[in-house]
Amino acid sequence: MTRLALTRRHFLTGATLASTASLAGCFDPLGDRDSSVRNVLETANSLTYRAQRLLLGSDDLAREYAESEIRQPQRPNGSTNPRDADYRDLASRNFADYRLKISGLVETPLELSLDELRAMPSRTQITRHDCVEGWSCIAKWTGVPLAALLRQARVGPTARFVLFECFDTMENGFTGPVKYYESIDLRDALHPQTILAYGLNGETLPVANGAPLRVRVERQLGYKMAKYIRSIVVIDDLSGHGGGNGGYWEDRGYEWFAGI
Ligand SMILES: Nc1nc2c(c(=O)[nH]1)N[C@H]1C(S)=C(S)[C@@H](COP(=O)(O)O)O[C@H]1N2
Ligand SMILES: [Mo]
Repeated sequence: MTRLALTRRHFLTGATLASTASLAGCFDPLGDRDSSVRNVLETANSLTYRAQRLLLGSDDLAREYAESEIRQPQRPNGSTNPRDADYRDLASRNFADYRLKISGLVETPLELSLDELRAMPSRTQITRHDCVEGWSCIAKWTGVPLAALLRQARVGPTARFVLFECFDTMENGFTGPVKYYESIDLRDALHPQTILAYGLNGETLPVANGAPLRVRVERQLGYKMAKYIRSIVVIDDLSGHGGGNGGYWEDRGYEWFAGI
């Protein structure tokens, strides 16, 4: 299992490396044009959840990097400054009134302030963020392991997924404005590198990168890593949420399991 996972990761990393001068920091070598990076990411995107789950063992860690490999700030992408009134209101008071809600199939629903989250044991990791658009960025993330919160909330026996509901509204001409949302399975939710990050490169997480709280799901592509998290709901079925495919981008055709 480990061997297979390594082979796959090497395949992707190798192909990505071959087409770009350097993997450190952020880059978008070909802008909007076709690139082999993009093709590789798209190939990864089209493998099925089942196949990828066989390749990725449950405990495999994503690669972690050294401080010296952080070359630029984390490139902000997608929503970078939500206009939503409730978000602006919280931001104007530095998120002092923010409460992360955890509900759904849990025995003990939680509401936690940022101070309470920061007082919990934290994890810091330097990892590479890969966007499906074909750029990557190495950054240092600090936050609370999601597993610790789920343990505190006592996840029920029928739980299968964790849904992240976000503050930011995506403008979409076809369906009208909808809120960004995402979901992962419990296996990824309990993975040791899955953290709710409030810190980036040693500073408070900036608004551009998802303040006050964003998730890191290090073995998947960037769009899985919901920013501006308002609440977390533990669920057994994705179909009742959003367009039913488990995420904003999934409802627009991207794969739900975006393993890298
Ligand atoms: N709420 C929310 N989360 C989001 C997005 C978004 O638009 N809104 N964009 C996603 C995409 S496509 C990427 S690549 C990353 C970008 O994270 P960054 O801005 O910290 O680089 O956030 C992901 N999470
Ligand atoms: Mo992305």
